[in-house]
Amino acid sequence: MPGPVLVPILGDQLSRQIASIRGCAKDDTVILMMEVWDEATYVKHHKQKIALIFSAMRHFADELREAGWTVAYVKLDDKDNAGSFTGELARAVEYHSPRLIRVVEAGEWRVRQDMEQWPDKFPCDVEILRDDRFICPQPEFDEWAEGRTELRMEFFYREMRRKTGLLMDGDKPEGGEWNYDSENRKPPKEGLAAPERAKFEPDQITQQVIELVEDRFRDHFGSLDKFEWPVTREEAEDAADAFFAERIECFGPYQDAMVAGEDDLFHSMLSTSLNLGLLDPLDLCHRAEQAYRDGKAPLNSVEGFIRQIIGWREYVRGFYWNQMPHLQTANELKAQRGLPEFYWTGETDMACIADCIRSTRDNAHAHHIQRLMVLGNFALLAGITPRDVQDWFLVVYADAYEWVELPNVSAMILYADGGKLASKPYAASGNYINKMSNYCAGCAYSPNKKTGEGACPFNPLYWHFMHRHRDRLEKNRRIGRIYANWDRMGSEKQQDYLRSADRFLDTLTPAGLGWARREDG
Ligand code: FAD
Ligand code: DLZ
Ligand code: SF4
Repeated sequence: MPGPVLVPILGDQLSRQIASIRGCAKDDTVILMMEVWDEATYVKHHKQKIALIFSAMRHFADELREAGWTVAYVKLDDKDNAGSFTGELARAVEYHSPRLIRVVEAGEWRVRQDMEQWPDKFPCDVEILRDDRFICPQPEFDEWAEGRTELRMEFFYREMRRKTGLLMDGDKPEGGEWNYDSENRKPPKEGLAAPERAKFEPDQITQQVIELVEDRFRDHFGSLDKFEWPVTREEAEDAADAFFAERIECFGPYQDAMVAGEDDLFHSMLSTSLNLGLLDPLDLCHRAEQAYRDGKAPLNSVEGFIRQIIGWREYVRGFYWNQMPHLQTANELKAQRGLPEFYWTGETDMACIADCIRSTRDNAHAHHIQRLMVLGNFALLAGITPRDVQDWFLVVYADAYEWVELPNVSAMILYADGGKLASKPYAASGNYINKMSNYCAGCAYSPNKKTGEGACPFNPLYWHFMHRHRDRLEKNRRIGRIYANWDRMGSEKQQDYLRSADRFLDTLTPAGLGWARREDG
C-alpha cells in the first residue's frame, strides 16, 4: 500500500483554498501542522504575535478536522517536538511513510532555503507549489522588473488594476485617475475619533495559548493584556464586515492622520488576518469595490484601500523575492548607529514616538503612517543601522513576516537599497508630524523651535541627515532642490543645526543585547 500524501501547512498558510490542500482527497491525506521553537524564537517575536499564530493554527486544525481532514498537529510542548520544520517533517515521514510531500512555497527566504533541501532529505517525492493567494506570480514580477533601475509601485499597481479588472471602466481607471492620494491627506480635525473596530474575546483555545506564551516567552517584548485579534476565518470576516460597514468611508481622507491614543483610526486592522491566510486579498478588494458601486463608500477611500492591497502588498512581496538575499544586508547610506533603547522601553520625551511605541507594545500594531513617518523617519534621520531596525520591526508587529517587513523597512523607510523602491527618502522634520497629528501639543519639545533646548529633535536631525547625504541626494530631482534652502541659511545657522543634532544623538542610549535575538542563539 503506498503511503498518504503529507501536506505541511505553515503558520501563515491557514486557508482551506491553499494550493497544497486543493485537489487532495480527504481519505488519502495527512495534514501536518507544527508549532516549533525555531520559528517562535529566530527573533523574539512580540508575545501577541506568537499567541495569535498558535491560536489561529489550533483553530484552523479544528476547522480542518470538522471538515473531515486528518490533521497531525504538533504542539510546542509535545514531548518529542523536534523544534524545527525540517525535524518535525522527518518525524512525520518516519511515522506516515508518505508517497508524496505536497507543500506551498514558504513566504520567507529563511524557510524556503530549508524547504528546498527537502527533496534531497526525504525518501519520497516532494512537490513545492506556488502560493497562488498572491495575485502576481513571481516570474511575472521579475519580468516587469527586468531592465528597470527603479521599481515604482505606481506603475506595477496599474498593471494589477488591469489584470484584476478592479475599479476599471473599460480600459480606463474608474473616475479617470489611477490614484486619488491627493484627496487622502487630511490632517486630523479636533476630536477626530473612529468607531471601534471589531474586537474578539480570547476563547478557551486562545486562553491556553496565552498561558503558554506567558510561560515560555516571558522575556519577549510586548503585553498580552489586550489580545483582541481575530483568530478564525469567521472572526476575520466579522472584522472585515465591520470595517466595510463603519470605517471605509473615512479610510481614505484620514489615512495619513495620527491621533494620540486613537490606535486604529479608520484603518482596516486586517493585515494579521490577510497574512495568516484567514482572508483572501482579492475577495476583500472585490468587497471594497462593491461598497463603492453601491454608493456606500467614496472612490478615494476605496481606491486607496485597493491600492494598499493589490498595489503595495503585492509589490513588496515581488520586490522581496526579486531583491533577496541582497536586501537583507543592503546599507547604501552606511547607517551605523545602534537602535536606541527607547524603541523597546518607550521611555522618551518625544510624545509622538512614545505613543507609537505604547500602541506597539499594547496592541502589537501601529498604523502605517506611525510606522513610516514617526518610527521609520526617526530611524532614517538618526542613521540607525538597517539590521537593528529590521529586527525591531520583525519582532514587534503581529502582522510581521520578512517578505512584507523587509522591503518596508530596508527600502521604504531606510532607503538602504539606494532608491530602487522609493523615489526619495521619506525624510521629514517635526513640521510634518505636527501637521498630521495632535502629538506635538502634548510634547516636551516644540515643533516650531528649530535648534537648541526644547527644539523638536526631528528638526535638527532632518538637516543633519540632508547634510550627511548631500552628495547622493542633491542629484535627486524630487528632493535636490531643498539644498537651496540649506545654502541660503548661511554657515552659522547650519552649524547650529548640526551641533544641535549631534548633541541630541549623543544622548541616545543604544539598546542592550537580548531584546530582539536570544543571547544564546
Ligand atoms: P490598512 O491601512 O487598513 O491597509 C490595508 C491593507 O493594505 C493592510 O492590511 C495591508 O495588508 C496592506 N498594506 C498597506 N500598506 C502596505 C505596505 N506598505 N506593504 C504591504 N502591505 C500594505 N505590513 C505588514 O503586513 N507586515 C509588516 O511586517 C509590515 N511592516 C511594515 C514596516 C514599515 C516600516 C512600514 C512603513 C509598513 C509596514 N507594513 C507592514 C505595512 C502597513 O503598515 C501595515 O500593513 C498596516 O499598518 C496594517 O494595518 P491595517 O491592516 O489596518 O492596514
Ligand atoms: C511566525 C511563526 C511563529 C512565531 N511560529 C510558527 C510555528 O511555530 N509554526 C509555524 O508553522 N509557523 C510559525 N510562524 C510563521 C512562520 O514563520 C511562517 O509561516 C514562515 O516563516 C513562512 O515562511
Ligand atoms: Fe514628535 Fe517633535 Fe512633535 Fe514632539 S515636537 S511630538 S518630538 S514631532
